[in-house]
Amino acid sequence: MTRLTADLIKDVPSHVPRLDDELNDKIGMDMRTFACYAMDVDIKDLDFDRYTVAIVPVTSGGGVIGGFSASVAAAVGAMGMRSFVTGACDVTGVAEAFSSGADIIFMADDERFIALNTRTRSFSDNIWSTAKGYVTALKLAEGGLEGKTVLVIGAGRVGTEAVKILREEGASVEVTDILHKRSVTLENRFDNVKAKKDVKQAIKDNRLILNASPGLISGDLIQNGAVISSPGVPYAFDAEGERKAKVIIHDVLSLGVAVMAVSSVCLSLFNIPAAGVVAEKLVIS
Ligand code: 2YJ
Repeated sequence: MTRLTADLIKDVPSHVPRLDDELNDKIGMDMRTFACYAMDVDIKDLDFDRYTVAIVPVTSGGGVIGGFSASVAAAVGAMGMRSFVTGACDVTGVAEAFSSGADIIFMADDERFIALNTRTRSFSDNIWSTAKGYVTALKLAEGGLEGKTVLVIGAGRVGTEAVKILREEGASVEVTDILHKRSVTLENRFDNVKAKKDVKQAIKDNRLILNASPGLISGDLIQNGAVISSPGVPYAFDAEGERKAKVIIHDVLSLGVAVMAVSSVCLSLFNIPAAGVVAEKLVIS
Protein backbone atom coordinates (compact mmCIF):
# COMPACT_ATOMS: atom_id res chain seq x y z
CA MET A 1 0.00 0.00 0.00
CA THR A 2 1.12 3.52 -0.71
CA ARG A 3 2.97 5.16 2.14
CA LEU A 4 1.67 8.68 2.60
CA THR A 5 4.12 11.57 2.38
CA ALA A 6 4.18 15.00 3.99
CA ASP A 7 3.56 16.50 0.55
CA LEU A 8 0.50 14.32 -0.16
CA ILE A 9 -1.19 15.31 3.09
CA LYS A 10 -0.03 18.91 3.43
CA ASP A 11 -3.44 20.33 2.44
CA VAL A 12 -5.57 18.01 4.61
CA PRO A 13 -6.07 20.35 7.63
CA SER A 14 -7.05 23.32 5.43
CA HIS A 15 -9.28 21.12 3.25
CA VAL A 16 -11.19 19.53 6.14
CA PRO A 17 -13.52 22.53 6.70
CA ARG A 18 -14.61 22.35 3.02
CA LEU A 19 -15.31 18.60 3.06
CA ASP A 20 -18.88 18.83 4.32
CA ASP A 21 -19.90 21.12 1.44
CA GLU A 22 -18.04 19.02 -1.13
CA LEU A 23 -19.61 15.80 0.10
CA ASN A 24 -23.04 17.37 0.22
CA ASP A 25 -22.65 18.32 -3.45
CA LYS A 26 -21.42 14.89 -4.50
CA ILE A 27 -23.33 12.44 -2.30
CA GLY A 28 -25.94 14.52 -0.50
CA MET A 29 -24.52 14.09 3.01
CA ASP A 30 -22.00 15.77 5.28
CA MET A 31 -18.99 13.79 6.49
CA ARG A 32 -20.47 12.74 9.84
CA THR A 33 -23.80 11.66 8.37
CA PHE A 34 -21.94 9.82 5.63
CA ALA A 35 -19.67 7.91 8.07
CA CYS A 36 -22.69 6.89 10.17
CA TYR A 37 -24.57 5.83 7.04
CA ALA A 38 -21.56 3.76 5.93
CA MET A 39 -21.59 1.99 9.30
CA ASP A 40 -25.39 1.64 9.29
CA VAL A 41 -25.71 3.46 12.60
CA ASP A 42 -28.19 6.18 13.49
CA ILE A 43 -26.34 9.47 13.93
CA LYS A 44 -28.64 10.25 16.88
CA ASP A 45 -27.16 7.27 18.76
CA LEU A 46 -23.65 8.74 18.72
CA ASP A 47 -22.72 11.60 20.97
CA PHE A 48 -19.57 12.65 19.14
CA ASP A 49 -18.54 15.38 21.55
CA ARG A 50 -18.27 12.86 24.39
CA TYR A 51 -15.33 11.09 22.76
CA THR A 52 -11.72 12.04 23.35
CA VAL A 53 -9.40 10.86 20.59
CA ALA A 54 -5.60 10.74 20.83
CA ILE A 55 -3.35 10.39 17.82
CA VAL A 56 0.01 8.82 18.63
CA PRO A 57 2.89 9.47 16.18
CA VAL A 58 4.76 6.22 15.40
CA THR A 59 8.46 6.22 14.52
CA SER A 60 8.90 2.61 13.32
CA GLY A 61 9.63 1.77 9.68
CA GLY A 62 9.82 4.91 7.58
CA GLY A 63 9.25 7.06 10.68
CA VAL A 64 6.94 9.94 11.49
CA ILE A 65 5.37 11.64 8.45
CA GLY A 66 5.28 15.42 8.91
CA GLY A 67 1.67 16.54 9.36
CA PHE A 68 0.18 13.02 9.45
CA SER A 69 -0.97 13.06 13.08
CA ALA A 70 -2.18 16.67 12.80
CA SER A 71 -4.16 15.76 9.67
CA VAL A 72 -5.83 12.82 11.42
CA ALA A 73 -6.59 15.11 14.39
CA ALA A 74 -8.18 17.67 12.04
CA ALA A 75 -10.39 15.04 10.37
CA VAL A 76 -11.48 13.56 13.69
CA GLY A 77 -12.06 17.04 15.11
CA ALA A 78 -14.34 17.86 12.18
CA MET A 79 -16.48 14.89 13.24
CA GLY A 80 -17.12 16.70 16.52
CA MET A 81 -14.83 14.52 18.65
CA ARG A 82 -12.20 16.12 20.89
CA SER A 83 -8.86 15.27 19.35
CA PHE A 84 -5.21 15.82 20.25
CA VAL A 85 -1.80 14.60 19.16
CA THR A 86 0.28 13.15 21.97
CA GLY A 87 3.55 14.91 22.77
CA ALA A 88 5.43 11.61 22.87
CA CYS A 89 5.67 8.96 20.16
CA ASP A 90 5.28 5.19 20.25
CA VAL A 91 4.83 3.36 23.58
CA THR A 92 5.29 6.51 25.63
CA GLY A 93 2.67 8.19 23.45
CA VAL A 94 0.20 5.34 24.03
CA ALA A 95 0.78 5.66 27.78
CA GLU A 96 0.17 9.41 27.49
CA ALA A 97 -3.03 8.80 25.51
CA PHE A 98 -4.34 6.37 28.13
CA SER A 99 -3.48 8.58 31.07
CA SER A 100 -5.12 11.56 29.34
CA GLY A 101 -8.38 9.60 29.20
CA ALA A 102 -8.47 8.91 25.47
CA ASP A 103 -11.48 6.81 24.45
CA ILE A 104 -9.95 6.11 21.05
CA ILE A 105 -6.29 6.00 19.98
CA PHE A 106 -5.35 6.41 16.31
CA MET A 107 -1.90 5.19 15.30
CA ALA A 108 -0.22 4.08 12.11
CA ASP A 109 2.97 2.35 11.10
CA ASP A 110 3.82 1.51 7.49
CA GLU A 111 1.61 -1.59 7.46
CA ARG A 112 -1.44 -0.75 9.52
CA PHE A 113 -3.40 2.28 10.55
CA ILE A 114 -5.85 1.55 13.36
CA ALA A 115 -8.23 3.28 15.75
CA LEU A 116 -8.22 1.43 19.05
CA ASN A 117 -11.19 1.89 21.35
CA THR A 118 -9.76 1.72 24.88
CA ARG A 119 -13.18 1.15 26.44
CA THR A 120 -14.49 -1.68 24.31
CA ARG A 121 -11.17 -3.27 23.32
CA SER A 122 -12.26 -3.14 19.67
CA PHE A 123 -10.34 -1.48 16.89
CA SER A 124 -11.09 -0.38 13.38
CA ASP A 125 -8.73 -0.62 10.47
CA ASN A 126 -8.00 1.98 7.80
CA ILE A 127 -7.98 -0.48 4.91
CA TRP A 128 -11.44 -1.86 5.56
CA SER A 129 -12.81 1.58 6.57
CA THR A 130 -11.44 3.18 3.41
CA ALA A 131 -12.95 0.48 1.22
CA LYS A 132 -16.27 0.69 3.06
CA GLY A 133 -16.32 4.48 2.86
CA TYR A 134 -15.52 4.69 -0.84
CA VAL A 135 -17.95 1.92 -1.83
CA THR A 136 -20.62 3.71 0.20
CA ALA A 137 -19.80 7.02 -1.47
CA LEU A 138 -20.03 5.38 -4.90
CA LYS A 139 -23.37 3.87 -3.96
CA LEU A 140 -24.72 7.24 -2.81
CA ALA A 141 -23.41 9.10 -5.86
CA GLU A 142 -24.91 6.50 -8.21
CA GLY A 143 -28.16 5.98 -6.30
CA GLY A 144 -27.55 2.27 -5.54
CA LEU A 145 -25.27 -0.48 -6.87
CA GLU A 146 -27.54 -3.53 -6.87
CA GLY A 147 -27.36 -5.29 -10.24
CA LYS A 148 -24.79 -2.83 -11.62
CA THR A 149 -21.22 -3.51 -12.72
CA VAL A 150 -18.36 -1.72 -10.99
CA LEU A 151 -14.73 -1.77 -12.12
CA VAL A 152 -12.21 -1.96 -9.28
CA ILE A 153 -8.79 -0.68 -10.38
CA GLY A 154 -6.08 -2.11 -8.15
CA ALA A 155 -6.28 -5.53 -6.51
CA GLY A 156 -4.25 -4.61 -3.44
CA ARG A 157 -5.58 -4.50 0.10
CA VAL A 158 -8.12 -1.68 -0.29
CA GLY A 159 -9.17 -3.04 -3.71
CA THR A 160 -9.69 -6.52 -2.29
CA GLU A 161 -11.86 -5.22 0.56
CA ALA A 162 -13.78 -3.10 -1.94
CA VAL A 163 -14.47 -6.17 -4.07
CA LYS A 164 -15.95 -7.97 -1.05
CA ILE A 165 -18.08 -4.99 -0.03
CA LEU A 166 -19.30 -4.36 -3.58
CA ARG A 167 -20.51 -7.96 -3.78
CA GLU A 168 -22.38 -7.47 -0.50
CA GLU A 169 -24.06 -4.48 -2.20
CA GLY A 170 -25.26 -6.77 -4.99
CA ALA A 171 -22.92 -5.38 -7.65
CA SER A 172 -21.09 -7.39 -10.28
CA VAL A 173 -17.39 -6.62 -10.12
CA GLU A 174 -14.69 -6.37 -12.74
CA VAL A 175 -11.18 -6.03 -11.38
CA THR A 176 -8.02 -4.94 -13.11
CA ASP A 177 -4.46 -4.54 -11.93
CA ILE A 178 -1.14 -4.07 -13.71
CA LEU A 179 -0.21 -7.36 -12.00
CA HIS A 180 -2.90 -9.44 -13.71
CA LYS A 181 -2.44 -12.47 -11.46
CA ARG A 182 -3.71 -10.42 -8.51
CA SER A 183 -7.02 -9.85 -10.36
CA VAL A 184 -7.18 -13.54 -11.26
CA THR A 185 -6.76 -14.44 -7.59
CA LEU A 186 -9.85 -12.37 -6.77
CA GLU A 187 -11.79 -13.87 -9.70
CA ASN A 188 -10.99 -17.35 -8.42
CA ARG A 189 -11.90 -16.45 -4.87
CA PHE A 190 -15.29 -14.79 -5.39
CA ASP A 191 -18.44 -15.29 -7.47
CA ASN A 192 -19.46 -12.45 -9.75
CA VAL A 193 -15.92 -11.13 -10.07
CA LYS A 194 -14.19 -11.01 -13.46
CA ALA A 195 -10.48 -10.30 -13.93
CA LYS A 196 -9.71 -7.92 -16.80
CA LYS A 197 -6.19 -8.02 -18.19
CA ASP A 198 -6.27 -4.88 -20.33
CA VAL A 199 -6.40 -2.08 -17.77
CA LYS A 200 -7.08 0.70 -20.32
CA GLN A 201 -9.86 -1.22 -22.05
CA ALA A 202 -11.45 -2.06 -18.70
CA ILE A 203 -11.55 1.65 -17.80
CA LYS A 204 -13.02 2.52 -21.21
CA ASP A 205 -15.72 -0.15 -20.78
CA ASN A 206 -16.98 0.91 -17.38
CA ARG A 207 -18.97 3.91 -16.16
CA LEU A 208 -18.77 2.99 -12.46
CA ILE A 209 -15.23 2.94 -11.11
CA LEU A 210 -13.63 2.35 -7.74
CA ASN A 211 -9.99 3.36 -8.12
CA ALA A 212 -7.79 1.80 -5.44
CA SER A 213 -4.52 2.10 -7.34
CA PRO A 214 -1.69 4.64 -7.21
CA GLY A 215 -1.67 5.02 -11.02
CA LEU A 216 -2.69 8.05 -13.07
CA ILE A 217 -5.79 7.60 -15.25
CA SER A 218 -5.72 9.46 -18.53
CA GLY A 219 -8.90 11.41 -19.32
CA ASP A 220 -9.27 9.85 -22.77
CA LEU A 221 -10.15 6.55 -21.05
CA ILE A 222 -12.94 8.01 -18.93
CA GLN A 223 -16.57 7.68 -20.09
CA ASN A 224 -18.84 10.72 -20.19
CA GLY A 225 -20.98 10.62 -17.05
CA ALA A 226 -18.62 8.26 -15.20
CA VAL A 227 -19.16 7.97 -11.46
CA ILE A 228 -15.81 7.48 -9.76
CA SER A 229 -14.87 6.84 -6.18
CA SER A 230 -11.12 7.08 -5.78
CA PRO A 231 -9.28 6.37 -2.53
CA GLY A 232 -6.04 5.85 -4.47
CA VAL A 233 -3.21 8.27 -3.85
CA PRO A 234 -1.88 10.34 -5.49
CA TYR A 235 -4.94 11.92 -7.12
CA ALA A 236 -5.37 10.10 -10.44
CA PHE A 237 -7.28 12.39 -12.80
CA ASP A 238 -6.48 15.09 -15.34
CA ALA A 239 -8.70 17.97 -16.53
CA GLU A 240 -10.27 15.87 -19.31
CA GLY A 241 -11.23 13.13 -16.86
CA GLU A 242 -12.68 15.70 -14.46
CA ARG A 243 -14.72 17.23 -17.28
CA LYS A 244 -16.10 13.91 -18.49
CA ALA A 245 -16.88 12.34 -15.12
CA LYS A 246 -20.20 13.17 -13.50
CA VAL A 247 -18.53 12.93 -10.12
CA ILE A 248 -15.11 12.06 -8.69
CA ILE A 249 -15.00 11.38 -4.97
CA HIS A 250 -11.47 11.62 -3.60
CA ASP A 251 -9.75 12.65 -0.44
CA VAL A 252 -6.28 11.63 0.62
CA LEU A 253 -7.10 10.76 4.24
CA SER A 254 -10.24 12.23 5.81
CA LEU A 255 -13.02 9.97 4.48
CA GLY A 256 -11.23 6.83 5.63
CA VAL A 257 -10.54 8.43 9.01
CA ALA A 258 -14.20 9.47 9.38
CA VAL A 259 -15.35 5.88 8.83
CA MET A 260 -12.61 4.62 11.19
CA ALA A 261 -13.82 7.02 13.88
CA VAL A 262 -17.42 5.84 13.67
CA SER A 263 -16.53 2.18 13.26
CA SER A 264 -14.15 2.25 16.23
CA VAL A 265 -17.14 3.28 18.31
CA CYS A 266 -19.66 1.01 16.65
CA LEU A 267 -17.84 -2.25 16.02
CA SER A 268 -18.64 -3.30 19.55
CA LEU A 269 -22.30 -2.96 18.62
CA PHE A 270 -21.82 -5.64 16.01
CA ASN A 271 -19.57 -7.79 18.18
CA ILE A 272 -21.88 -7.80 21.16
CA PRO A 273 -25.25 -9.43 20.50
CA ALA A 274 -27.23 -6.87 22.49
CA ALA A 275 -29.98 -5.50 20.29
CA GLY A 276 -30.85 -1.88 20.87
CA VAL A 277 -27.75 -0.98 22.88
CA VAL A 278 -26.49 2.41 21.76
CA ALA A 279 -22.79 2.93 21.29
CA GLU A 280 -22.32 5.64 23.87
CA LYS A 281 -23.68 3.40 26.63
CA LEU A 282 -21.00 0.88 25.83
CA VAL A 283 -18.24 3.41 25.63
CA ILE A 284 -18.95 6.09 28.20
CA SER A 285 -19.00 4.90 31.78
O1 2YJ B 1 2.98 8.29 12.79
C1 2YJ B 1 3.38 8.60 11.66
O2 2YJ B 1 3.53 9.81 11.33
C2 2YJ B 1 3.69 7.52 10.67
N1 2YJ B 1 4.13 6.33 11.33
C3 2YJ B 1 2.46 7.33 9.82
C4 2YJ B 1 2.50 6.18 8.83
C5 2YJ B 1 1.32 6.25 7.90
N2 2YJ B 1 1.06 4.99 7.31
C6 2YJ B 1 0.92 4.84 5.99
O3 2YJ B 1 1.08 5.73 5.17
C7 2YJ B 1 0.49 3.48 5.62
N3 2YJ B 1 0.89 3.17 4.29
C8 2YJ B 1 -1.01 3.36 5.83
C9 2YJ B 1 -1.78 4.59 5.39
C10 2YJ B 1 -3.19 4.35 5.12
C11 2YJ B 1 -3.87 5.57 4.51
N4 2YJ B 1 -4.91 5.21 3.62
